Amino acid sequence: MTEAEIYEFDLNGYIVYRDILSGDDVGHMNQAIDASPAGEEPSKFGFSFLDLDPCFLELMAHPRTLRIMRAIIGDWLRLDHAYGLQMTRETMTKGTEARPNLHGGPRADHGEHEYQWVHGRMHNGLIVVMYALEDVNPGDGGFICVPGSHKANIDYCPPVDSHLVVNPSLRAGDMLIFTEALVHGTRPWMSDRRRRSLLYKYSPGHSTWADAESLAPYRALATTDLQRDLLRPPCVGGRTPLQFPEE
Ligand SMILES: O=C(O)CCC(=O)C(=O)O
Repeated sequence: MTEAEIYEFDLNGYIVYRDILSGDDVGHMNQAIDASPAGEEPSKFGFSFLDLDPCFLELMAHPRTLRIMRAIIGDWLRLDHAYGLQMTRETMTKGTEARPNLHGGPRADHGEHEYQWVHGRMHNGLIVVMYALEDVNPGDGGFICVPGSHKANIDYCPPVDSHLVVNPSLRAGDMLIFTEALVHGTRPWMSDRRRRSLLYKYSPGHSTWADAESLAPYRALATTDLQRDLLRPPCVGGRTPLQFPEE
């Protein structure tokens, strides 16, 4: 990460990187999801996707993303869990989407959602890398957050329609990274087009937020040592270092 990017992430608790996925990548991923149960059931808010196509484990180990995760989490990190989110305006009326909400915040979830600077570098808990597979235009809804709230000193969650809440715009192929220590959540989807996002959540290598065993089925599908290493359960002693790829 550049100094400017670290400044932005520290200031806001989230940062957007543009054009991380090519149009071909986005098309391929959408096709794989369209052909899966999630494609047949667009009213389903959350869906699993890691085993739908080899491209999804490749994306978990994307060299640029891992370089950024290394700056945010450190040399010792792992995939914690991953899921997709999709929303349409129609499904909102059927009540199958997430209710408008804000959650997270500093030291939330038993202190796991941490954001702290020690010895000149940041220390983070669970970090979310969200890839947009469809555009999110101003006012569409979907992901929302309260910029800077990962450093808030008051235990307060504003209402979803507060002026403090932002709804970042994205183009398909963009990547939005945020710390779970940020107050964040979901607003109803207002666009005629669908929302579709992939969320890869990375943890420091010593910790886990999800049940670490939930990754076991994907280890068998890994095609590289790096993919296998990222899917390891948490530990500290006896570990072999993660071999970060060249970009
Ligand atoms: O993207 C969204 O709509 C919400 C994501 C979220 O709440 C989370 O990752 O914890």
